[in-house]
Formats: sequence, C-alpha cells, structure tokens
Amino acid sequence: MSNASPTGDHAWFAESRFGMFVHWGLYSLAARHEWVKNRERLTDEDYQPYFDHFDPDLHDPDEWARLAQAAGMRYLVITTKHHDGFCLWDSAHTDYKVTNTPYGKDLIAPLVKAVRDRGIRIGFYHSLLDWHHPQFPVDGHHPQRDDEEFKAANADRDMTQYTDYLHAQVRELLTGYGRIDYLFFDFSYEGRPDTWNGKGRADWRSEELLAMVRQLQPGILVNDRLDIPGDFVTPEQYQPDAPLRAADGSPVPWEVCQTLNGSWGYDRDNLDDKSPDLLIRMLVDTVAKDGNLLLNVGPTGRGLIDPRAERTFRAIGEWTRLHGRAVYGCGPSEFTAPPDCRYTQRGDRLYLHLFAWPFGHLQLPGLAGRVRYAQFLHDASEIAVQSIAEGQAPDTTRMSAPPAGTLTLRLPVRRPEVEVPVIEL
Ligand code: H79
Repeated sequence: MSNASPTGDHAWFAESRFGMFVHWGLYSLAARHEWVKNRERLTDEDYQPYFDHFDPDLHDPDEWARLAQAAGMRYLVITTKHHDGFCLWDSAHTDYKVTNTPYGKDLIAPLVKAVRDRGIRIGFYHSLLDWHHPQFPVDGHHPQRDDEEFKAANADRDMTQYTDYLHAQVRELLTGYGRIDYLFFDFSYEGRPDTWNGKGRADWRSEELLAMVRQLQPGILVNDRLDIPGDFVTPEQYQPDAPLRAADGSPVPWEVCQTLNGSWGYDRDNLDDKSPDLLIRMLVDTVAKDGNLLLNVGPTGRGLIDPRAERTFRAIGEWTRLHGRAVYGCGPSEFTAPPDCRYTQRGDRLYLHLFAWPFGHLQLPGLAGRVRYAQFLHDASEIAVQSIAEGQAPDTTRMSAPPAGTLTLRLPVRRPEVEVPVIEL
C-alpha cells in the first residue's frame, strides 16, 4: 500500500463494499444538476432563491438510513458542503448555512445519529472548492470565471483566509458529531487553460489539514483528492478494468462513485436512470476487482428520495439480501472467470456471477477436482458438476471437449428470476 498512507482503519471499509452517497443542498431546489451555478454562470444573487426557499419539511433521516440498509449498503456519505459553499450544519464560521434558511435546523447531527443507530458507518463529503466564499480566488471552475470584475477582484482575495476557513470547518465537523469513519474531499485541479488558477496541496495546505484530521479522528479513512496520497483512491463514474495496484504491485484500496442518472444532485427531468440490473452488475464488477461501490442518490428539496430512486434501491436490496455472501468481505479470485461472468471470492468460497445465461453448460477452466459442492446462492439448490481431470483423455465421441482441468456446470434451461444469478462453489 505504498501509494496510500496506511493509518486509516481499512477493515470495515473492505468488508462493507457498498455505500450510499447523498448529494443534497441548495442545488436540489434548482433540480437540474449540482453544478448548475457553474454551468449557467449564476451569480450569488441568482442563486439566492434556493437559500430563501430551502425548507425540507418532509425530511426524515431514519427513512434514508432505512433505505440504505434495505439496499444492502453498509455506509453512508453525506455532502456537508458542496462547491456552492452552502453548509448543512450549524457552522460558527459562516452565515451561509441551513440554520439561516426557512428550515432553520442542523441537518448533520440527526442524520449521523439515524445512520449510527442502524449500525451503518458514516462519512462526510466536503468540497474544497467554494464558489460562495468571498476569499476563494476565482478560477477556471468558478461560475464567474468569465466576469472581468470578478477576475479583477482576485487581487483582493486571500487564499490563506479561505484555507483557514476550510480547516476550521473541517475541525468543527470532526469534533461536533462523534466518531466519523470517512472523509471525501473534493477536489484538486491543475492550473490548465480551462482551470487557470488551479488549486492543489499548497493552496489547501493539505499535509497540515490531513494531520489535523488524523489527530481528531484516529482511524478515519480519507480519500485521495487533497493532491497528496490518502487511504483510498476514487475513480468517478468510471469502472477500472482491473484491481488497482501501486508501483510495487501491492493492492491499492479504491472506491468508485457512481450516479443513478449522470447527475449527483436531484435532477428532475433527467430520466436516464441506470437499471437495477446494471447497477448490480456494477457492484459485482467492483467487488471482483477489489473495490467498493459508492452509489449516489440526490434527494429532493422536500427531503425525500424520489420514488424512482427508491424503487431502484429496493430492487438492489432484493438482490443483496439473497447474495450478500458473495459481496461483503469478498474480493477478487485467483481464477479467471469465463466470458460474461465475474468471480468474487472469500476464503475458500468462490462465487460465480452470471451476467449472461449460458446454453445449459458452463465450462470453468482450472477448477476440476477443486470444487466439493456447487449451488445457486438465491435458493441453495444444487448445481450438478462434472470434472475432467488433468491427464484424463477428453471424451472423443464429442465434437469438441473441454480441456483437461475444466469443471463443467450443468445449468437449468431457465434462468432463475434474480437480476444476477450467483453460483457458490
Ligand atoms: O460531487 C460530485 C461532483 O459534483 C463532483 N464530484 C462528485 C463526487 C465533480 N464533478 N465533476 N468534477 C467533480 C470534476 C470537474 C469536472 C468538470 Fe465539468 C468538467 C468541470 C468542468 C468540466 C462537469 C462538466 C462539470 C461541469 C461541466
């Protein structure tokens, strides 16, 4: 793990494999992507109505925790502040916070409690960017990047003052809410033509920030977006094609974050939802490559998870309830899975996930003589197996026979009615 500082408590993280990401803030009222302020070049004044109308009267943190649990998720990560700078907790360092909206109450403490009460781990997402803070220098990602007045005002913006604010708020979050298991900072960027005035470790004072985080919350896991190594790396909306490795070949803990429809914040008119079947395959694919899946939902301005997202999460939960043994605490296998399949493994149990349904037989190279028993996971029904031992002549009466060492599974003609059938070997 040379690429990651080994101080965080990785055991629960690798065991959990599946978490819920929650993007919630003022942009949930705009309901058209969490980057709306940037995309539409909205000024603070344009954005103010969302602050003035933020009143999630139907919000029940236990409902979210229950849904995460029903989906089979073992941790929940909430946006404490996104790039727009709006704070979901009662920070002493700003007025731009939930307690000054019509809602008037802290949202973080009740959520942390609800999540903890259900035995789910809690993580905080915290934006490094801040498009509201008056000292945050305008850069290529800023909504006012094309505004000459704003650029000129950069001369009066003092990054150190913003970074002091960043550190003070992180300190608040890590002292006021009990044990926090996980931190997702977002994000660092080079000074390229499109992100002139990029920001990184020197701007955030990342070493100092990380040292404070670890001192306040020993064992906490911190992601890799401070522009210095963290405890895990974070591909975003992208499935790596193999387990991630450090230069010395050692495994690197990783977590892919994925959206339901391409937007992190609630996006009313975006119907581009991934199916439960696709999302389950993404979860399996992730575990087969030794990673975690952090699946996002963007609740509405009323504080509800919309029915479409809820149906999807419940459908995933149907699958994880029956197939959790092939996910939690599992990792990659030394064996190579046949086409359209993935292997996950825990100890001497090998799990074969079938993304496509084969024609009656499935050949598993290298497994002859190594499998005592095979069964479907969802109903514990036996699967007949036939080994062709090493050195044994293949049956010459057949047109083509599998090579020696292959294990043949005899599958039913009809595909079981689960999203992704799993065979336990
Ligand atoms: O919080 C979620 C996103 O809002 C945030 N990270 C996740 C977890 C994020 N999205 N994009 N980025 C971070 C990197 C920046 C991408 C950009 Fe663009 C590409 C900025 C400008 C071009 C995407 C497209 C955002 C605006 C236009």
